[in-house]
Order: sequence, then C-alpha cells, then structure tokens
Amino acid sequence: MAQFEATYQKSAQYPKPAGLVLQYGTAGFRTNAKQLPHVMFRMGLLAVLRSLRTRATIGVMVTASHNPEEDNGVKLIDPMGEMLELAWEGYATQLANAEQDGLVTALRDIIEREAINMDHSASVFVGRDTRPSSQSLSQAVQDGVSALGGHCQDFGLVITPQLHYLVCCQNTQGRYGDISVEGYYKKLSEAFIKITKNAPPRQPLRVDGANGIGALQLKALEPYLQGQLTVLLTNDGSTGKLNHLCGADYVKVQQGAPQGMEMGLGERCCSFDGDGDRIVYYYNDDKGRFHLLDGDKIATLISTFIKELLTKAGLDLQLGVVQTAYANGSSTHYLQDNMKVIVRCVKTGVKHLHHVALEFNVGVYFEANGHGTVLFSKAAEEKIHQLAKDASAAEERRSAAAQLESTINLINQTVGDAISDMLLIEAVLAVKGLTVQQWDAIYTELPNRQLKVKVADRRVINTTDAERKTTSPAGLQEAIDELNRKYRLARSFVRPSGTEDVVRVYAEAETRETADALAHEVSLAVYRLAGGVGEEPKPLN
Ligand code: 16G
Ligand code: MG
Repeated sequence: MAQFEATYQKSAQYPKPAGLVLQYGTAGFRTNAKQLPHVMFRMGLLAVLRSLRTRATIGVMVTASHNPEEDNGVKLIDPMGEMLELAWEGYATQLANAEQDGLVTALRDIIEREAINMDHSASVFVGRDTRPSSQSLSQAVQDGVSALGGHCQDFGLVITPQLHYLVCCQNTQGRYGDISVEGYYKKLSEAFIKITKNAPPRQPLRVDGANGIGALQLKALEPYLQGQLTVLLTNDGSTGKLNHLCGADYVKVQQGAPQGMEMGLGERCCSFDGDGDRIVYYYNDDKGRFHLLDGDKIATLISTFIKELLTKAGLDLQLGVVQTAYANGSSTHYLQDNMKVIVRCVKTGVKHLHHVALEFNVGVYFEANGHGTVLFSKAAEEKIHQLAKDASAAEERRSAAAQLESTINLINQTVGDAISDMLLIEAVLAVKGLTVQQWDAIYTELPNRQLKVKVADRRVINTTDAERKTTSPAGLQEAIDELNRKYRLARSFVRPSGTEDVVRVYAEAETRETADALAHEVSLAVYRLAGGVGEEPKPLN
C-alpha cells in the first residue's frame, strides 16, 4: 500500500537510535528528549491506528509532567478522555522499539491483530507542554499522523487534562462541552461562579505554576472568573526553569514551600505540576510551621461537600472514595468512621483508581501526591438533573441539586486536573466558609515517612492486597508485621517502584520518632531479605 511506502520514507527523518529500548509505562514514554523524535513519529502512527480501530478521535499529549526540563514524553488519550487501553500499551512499546526495517511489519501486525480497516479516515488531537523540546516533538507526532493519512488538529500549549477534555468533547459531539480551549474556560468558570455566587469575598489564592503550562492556562482563564477568585501567580514561567525548585512534586517531596513563594501567615497556597494534572495545597501556621494538604485532604474536603449536598437533596446515591496504600491512615479512618463513606484501596497508578471509582454513583479518587478527580455515573447525573428542574420538589432539595449540577460541570471527569480541582476546592472553602487551617483540622495526619532502598533486582518483591502486603521474598512480610506490632498506630508496607529502580518504603505511626524508626527498620528488613546493594540504611535521627 502506498501509505506504507510513504510512512517508511518519512520515518527515515526520525531515525531510531540503535539498540534503544523504551517502554510505554503508566505515564506513557518518558526519557531525555533527545531520545524521543522517533517515538513521537511512531506514536503519531499508532494514534491513527487507534483512531481507526475506535472510529473516534484520539489524543496525543507531548509532556514529561514533573520530570526535569530536559526530559520529555508522550501519552495517548482514548475516546472518552481515558488513558490508553492496556493492550495498546503493548503495541506502543512494540512500535517504538521496531528497527527502521521492521517498522512496516510492526504496523501491519497491529492492523491485522486488531482487524483495522485502513479505508476510513482517522482523527488525532495533539497538545504539548512548555518544554523547549516540545514543539519539534509535537511536529514529529503530526508528521506521523499525516504519513499514515490521518487528520491532525494541533491545540498547541495545553495542560494534559485540557487535551483529555477536548478529546471527550469531540467524541461526544460537544455534549461534554465546547470543543475548544475557550469552551473549557467557559464551562469551568461559569460553574465556579454559580456555586460561589452567594459566598462572601475571599482572600486571594497564591499559586505556584511550576514555571509550566499550568501557569499560562490559569492566567488565560482568570478573566473568565470575573473577580470571584483572585490568584497571585508565582513561578509563571517568565524567568524560572520548569519544575526547578517548584511545582507540586517538589513541594510534596520536600514538605516545604517552592522557591519564590511568599507565604504570609495562614495564606492559602497551592502548587501545580509541570503539565497541570496534579495539585497540592499548603500554608504556614502562626509559628511559621509549614503544613501540606495533599490528595488525602483534598479527597476528604470534596467528598464531605458532595455528601452533604446529596443528603440535602435527599438523593440516595452511593458515594465512594478510592485511595492507595499511601493514603494516611487518619484520612481512611475519618472517611469510614466519621463520614460513613465506602473507602476502597487499590494499587498505585491513576488508571487503577479511575477504574474502581467508576463502580460508584459518585466516585472520588485521589492519590496522596495530588492527582485525582470525581466521577459521576450517568444514572447519578440523570437523577441530579431531574431533581434540579423538578418544580414540585422542596426548595432546599432543588437548590442542593442545582449546586450538584454546577459541581459536576466544574469537575473535569476525564482525568485529574489541577485547575479544575483548584476551582472546586476554592468553591468548597468559599461555600462552607472554611479557612485553610480549618480544612487542615478536619483530621490530624499520622506522622509518616517514605524511604527508598536500592536492591539488586526489585522484581524479587511481589505484593498483594493493593500493595499492602508482600508475598515474596520469604520472610519479609513476617518481619514487617512484627515491626508494625512494635509501635502504636503503626502501619508500613513496601513495593517496587514503577518509575525508578528502587523499592519504596512507607511507614506511619503515632509520633514522628516512631514513624521514622519504623521506616528505618522496615528499610533494613528489605535490605537484608530482598538483596540490598550499597550501604545499609542508616537510622534517620
Ligand atoms: C506514575 C503514576 C502515578 C503514580 C506514580 C508512582 C499515572 C498517570 N502516573 O507517575 O499515578 O503515583 O507513577 O510512582 O498513573 P512509583 O511507582 O515510582 O512510586
Ligand atoms: Mg503531571
């Protein structure tokens, strides 16, 4: 076929470095930008095949999120704005690693296995972050799409969740929202204004934009908020380097403020990550101590708000919260015991959380690192809409349903979205009249510590029960159980990282000292029983 000949010719412009092997992981492909042009071209090809297979528009986002500026990456977005289907992650890896001479064979193989009809037309949406390498890499994606005869629409600089939104809008013929970045601003800002219209004026919010695309997009959206929220933006990309000493990941890991953030006592501050799909909040108390409000605190705030509205509306809809093993034990207890909501624990990785959240009428999911959103089932949305327009219902019930309607519109249900999450948090704080300190005080976190242990081969560690227990190597779980019994309110677990060549250790306990001691002792157990390399882990204090 002529298409294949053209593809083969064009691909020579994007040669694959000999011997380079990359894998499509939870975050797509991610590595130094210099190694990626051929991967981008080929993901353009794959997006065409995926589009033909699903008969829908597919998204391709060029970003490496919170990684250093020199890195880049690429992720495909499925028709409803979900992450790429698992089987296709395998095809992505296959295609990216094929040598030039095997490229057409690799393409034909996917076409055959998926019974793809090449006569239809394909449609691909492309977006990118602000990295210096992103523009040319995005061009490589677009060249790949064109080479296979697909139609490409370039949305330029967008946060990852905006591209998810745009793909979903396109494939629902605009029912999810207008198919434009402006449509996104309008949908979110109108919902925000509706929810907060009767709330008293608020102090401004300080936002760390990680020197990335989130800053640019927030700046563009702000006028649409019509003064209902004032943001003071730092790390807006005008001078600093992307993710350098700033951004959500930096703040979460360092447990400290990003560079450039002037935090007045008690002021609300938040940080986005480099592609705008994660957010954390924080403030300094009157003793100048730094307090982080991570994904667990966000999930609690949002689920409390929605649960209260459901109760007021008298709607019998089941609300569930999905967490990972990293969720602080206090958050899980608070949700289960005080709020009486169902809590589920799943393996690390956004797609696992998203998947389980779909089981509820209203599924709230957040990773402790600040990635999360809320999913409303079709049936739930339908009931809420019915009630909101039911003139015979009591005023209180109807107005709660109207607030829920706006909440649905404010949330980007396709994926975690720093801007949408920020607006929702701000709306909840405004409506409930809560300060950031009051929000923080909803429950008190157990002191916790995360450590890494280097081992010869991290695959010797296998886990079960949503990564909360190990099944190998022999004796490790027994050792961890015994250590957990030593301290009050103690819990710890270990798991091999999916993104780094290390074993991760998490421990929490009643006090800072015991949490640190437990984390250290568990690290030692991993080191001794799972083939630790280098120096033995040292006590923290
Ligand atoms: C990836 C995941 C993130 C997870 C992290 C864990 C997505 C989009 N991203 O970044 O959800 O928290 O990996 O990293 O799923 P780790 O396995 O190294 O601890
Ligand atoms: Mg990100």
